[in-house]
Amino acid sequence: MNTLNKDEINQFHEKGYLGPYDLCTPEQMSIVRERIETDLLGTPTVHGMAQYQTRHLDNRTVYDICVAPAILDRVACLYGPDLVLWQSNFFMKEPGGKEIPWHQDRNYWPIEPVLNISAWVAIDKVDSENSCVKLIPASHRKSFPEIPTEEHQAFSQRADPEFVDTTDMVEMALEAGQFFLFSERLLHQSDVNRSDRRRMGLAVRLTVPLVRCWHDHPMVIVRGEDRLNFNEVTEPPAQDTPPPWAEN
Ligand SMILES: O=C(O)CCC(=O)C(=O)O
Repeated sequence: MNTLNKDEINQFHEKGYLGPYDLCTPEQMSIVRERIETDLLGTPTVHGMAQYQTRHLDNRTVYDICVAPAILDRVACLYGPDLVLWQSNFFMKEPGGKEIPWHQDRNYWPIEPVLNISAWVAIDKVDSENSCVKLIPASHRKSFPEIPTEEHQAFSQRADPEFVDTTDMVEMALEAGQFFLFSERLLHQSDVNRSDRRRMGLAVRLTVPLVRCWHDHPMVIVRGEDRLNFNEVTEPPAQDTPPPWAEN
């Protein structure tokens, strides 16, 4: 079990994030990356950045990342034994790929109440050159006004820069196979990919059964049980090959 200790639980409540942690080794992630490249990345990206949504419902490799014990054990320490996987998003930036502006995810999601822990998993190694995610500790305890943005295809809104204080900003540089956890209210951002390396991450979105999701796809109960039945649920895709970390 990857349990969180008291200090880690306090950090999540006070600062809104935790990590980095290891989901698997870089060598194990390179096996998984190859499966993702073969199965998912058939089409060229537009504007240097593409998002692949909800692939945990049709691709077992993606599902296995989402439910890795390293993630679920820790999220269960914060949200309890019943966990729901309601969304997953690949964030892919080719060299030159655009900035993602400062934002709080809670402003964009069709869920009520807006309660979510994201695990951002590094499929490629990420650092400040190839656009690792940056975050502002404790920003999850405030609500930031948003302004419209025209220059970001993926985001029509952004937190008003006038209110964003980056003094304590943390850069989440990760080895391939590492991840961090963050609250739906934490301010986060990523720069232009200034390197000649692609940067691919998978954001895994987890909540609890009491949250109602108005998405056009069903949820998956990934731990425990759903005693409320507010949402349509489905089974995960069948597994052919266990993930490399199954042997850990
Ligand atoms: O990967 C990025 O650059 C942004 C990630 C993000 O906005 C998210 O996971 O909510």
